[in-house]
Amino acid sequence: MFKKVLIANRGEIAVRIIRACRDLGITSAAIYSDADKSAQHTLLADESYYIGPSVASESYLNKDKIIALAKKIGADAIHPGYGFFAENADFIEACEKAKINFIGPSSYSVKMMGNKTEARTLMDKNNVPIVPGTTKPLSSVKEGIKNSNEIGYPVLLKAVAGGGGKGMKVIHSDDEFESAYETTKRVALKSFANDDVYLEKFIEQPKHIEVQILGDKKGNYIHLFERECSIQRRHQKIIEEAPSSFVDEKTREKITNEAINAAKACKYFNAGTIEFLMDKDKNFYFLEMNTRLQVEHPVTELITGVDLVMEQFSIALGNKLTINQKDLKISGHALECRIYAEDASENFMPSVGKIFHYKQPSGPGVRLDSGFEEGSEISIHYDPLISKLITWGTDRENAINRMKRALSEYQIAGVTSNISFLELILKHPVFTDGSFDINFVENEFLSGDKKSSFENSEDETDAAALISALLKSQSSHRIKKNNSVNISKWQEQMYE
Ligand code: MV4
Repeated sequence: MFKKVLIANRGEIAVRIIRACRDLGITSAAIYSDADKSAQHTLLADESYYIGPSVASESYLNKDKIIALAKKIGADAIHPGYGFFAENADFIEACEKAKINFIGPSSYSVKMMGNKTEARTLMDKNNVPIVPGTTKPLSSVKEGIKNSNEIGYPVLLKAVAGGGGKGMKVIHSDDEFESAYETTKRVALKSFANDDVYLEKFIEQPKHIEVQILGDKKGNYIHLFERECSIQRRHQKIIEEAPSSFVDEKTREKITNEAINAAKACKYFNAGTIEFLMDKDKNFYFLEMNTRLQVEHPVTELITGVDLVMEQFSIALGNKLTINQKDLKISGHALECRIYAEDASENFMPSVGKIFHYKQPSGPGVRLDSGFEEGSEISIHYDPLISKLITWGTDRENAINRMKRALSEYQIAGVTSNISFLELILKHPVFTDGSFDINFVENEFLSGDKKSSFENSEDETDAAALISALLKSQSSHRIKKNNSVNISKWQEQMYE
């Protein structure tokens, strides 16, 4: 096993990886910025090293400094977590050069899957179903219009280097094409330094289903079933679950088989996720592959009993997979709620500051992956994710009930959290009956009219008012809506 691992991340995922290190007897080395001097990951690790100013580009994204530090402290390996360097091919190559084991995939797999048209071509060659569309970047408006008519409107224009929702535009007719083309190319160039765009048939009202896989360096693969990730807002997932209540045994057999084919095709090793869109008729299409450990990995851990971070360590060492596919089965149902420091009644504005009161839920079937504790600061510099509350139940209803119980016990004051908003979702009939798609949040909370995920209305005043009213009507024995007036008075008493 590795002797010392540097964790190139922060927050809940750094804490999660430190815990895996401790389980395996590995010395954990954390890095921290100015903002994280007394963060939980900084305090919890066996060793902690100051890496630079709060702004991520000078600390958590300072490649040379991190690699030099890993060498200096004698770390055998670097775990990137998610975000930051997790899918950065340059960083992976720099690790190889420095003879430090990167706990993740090869730079080849990352590059291949980072280019959407190359990924589509590779999937197509390997008979993994892709969304109908082009597999080459468009070379002109004229060609694009011709392709769109072959595919059939509505089509979706996407950036080749895109991902996570940026650089996409729905087009309904020929006369919308040129302006959409110019806009998407401009956004793509600015965001990804690559203005290549391509076309896909626009799949309406799909579900987002993804499959967890593990691959080792000897070419062995297993899948760990699917996750349902449709409950999102502006490409930020809010609630994830495993398994999907929409996926039947036959569909599961097919989609997990295609996920393994996708991973094989790009010679993948590490934990990875293949994302699919699934339509009402359970047709599914490859969307993209996430070449990293994902935020929502715990729901898979709870239904399979597999520790995915531990498996990542073992794979990185070059070991053969220790689990056989036939020994895996789905046990019960798991849900994850992402606890964000944001104000749902203020158009989900991030809420920063000190958490001066914090009580964590626990009890049967409850897991909390948190990066913060009482006294911690939520900084403007980073992701507003406070923690992930994960529940396990014998079935979906039991997991939901346990989530409701756990949310009701969870007390956070000093910053506003989305806990009340999560409670609204959990009791929504469209959520409980499982009939939701990727437009759930927008359709049910953000507008009186049906609105697709793509029409980013600037006028969300009504939506904010609606959510605010809904949250106010929510009776809860938890601290009164983290009321800012109460809090500042409290803060005065406690900290002045
Ligand atoms: C799509 C789509 C519909 N049709 N592609 C969003 C981000 C990127 N991962 C791809 N995305 C989508 N691609 C076709 N051909 C709808 C989305 C999409 C989406 C996908 C998964 C989860 C949430 C989403 C929210 C809005 C749009």
